[in-house]
Amino acid sequence: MIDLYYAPTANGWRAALALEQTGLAFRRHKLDLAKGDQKTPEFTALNPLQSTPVIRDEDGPGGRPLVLTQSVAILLYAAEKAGKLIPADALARARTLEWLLFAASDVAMTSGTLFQLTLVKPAPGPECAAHFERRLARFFAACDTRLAGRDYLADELTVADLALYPNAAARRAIIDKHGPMPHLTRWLERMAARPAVARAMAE
Ligand SMILES: N[C@@H](CCC(=O)N[C@@H](CS)C(=O)NCC(=O)O)C(=O)O
Repeated sequence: MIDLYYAPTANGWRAALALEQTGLAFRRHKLDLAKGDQKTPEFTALNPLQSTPVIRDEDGPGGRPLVLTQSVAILLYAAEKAGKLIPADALARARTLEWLLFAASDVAMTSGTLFQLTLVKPAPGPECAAHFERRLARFFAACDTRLAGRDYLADELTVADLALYPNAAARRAIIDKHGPMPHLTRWLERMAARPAVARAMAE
């Protein structure tokens, strides 16, 4: 059994998506970041960085317990443990990793920076946030182009789609404003219709 400690944010949902979509048995423990649940001594012992998500797998590698942080490390761990979501074919695997890292670095970082600049520490003028919004829209446009004529980023459902989905779903307003991005929009709908995705994003 895997314990997932998460908050309802893109990073937390990425880990929940990984566990739901791979079908591994897990329990959710939802943290309230505004209340400071991530700063308790119990949680700090799990992750000294005091950030979510974290998993604890009592049946980790070698049969020993494993505590793991970083949403993408959790996504890859779950995929490898279940033997799903990472294609065996070398070309498909290379494309999967390419789009996984695009989602986890370019998209997630730009979306996170925009969150900080608009909600946490608003920048003095509007230019800074507008710059990151345009940058994020450009990244989503690249996803839209990639999804023309294919259902998923690497053709079949992979870790790359699960990495991108929480940020893209949370930024639907930016996608619509800078669109049309019909292929990305249809992919969002296709992902949302998957029962595992709906379960992961429900709380
Ligand atoms: N790179 C990390 C980022 C983790 C992170 O920043 N988590 C945020 C929620 S999205 C958090 O728990 N922050 C705690 C806080 O704000 O005190 C990952 O992908 O897991």
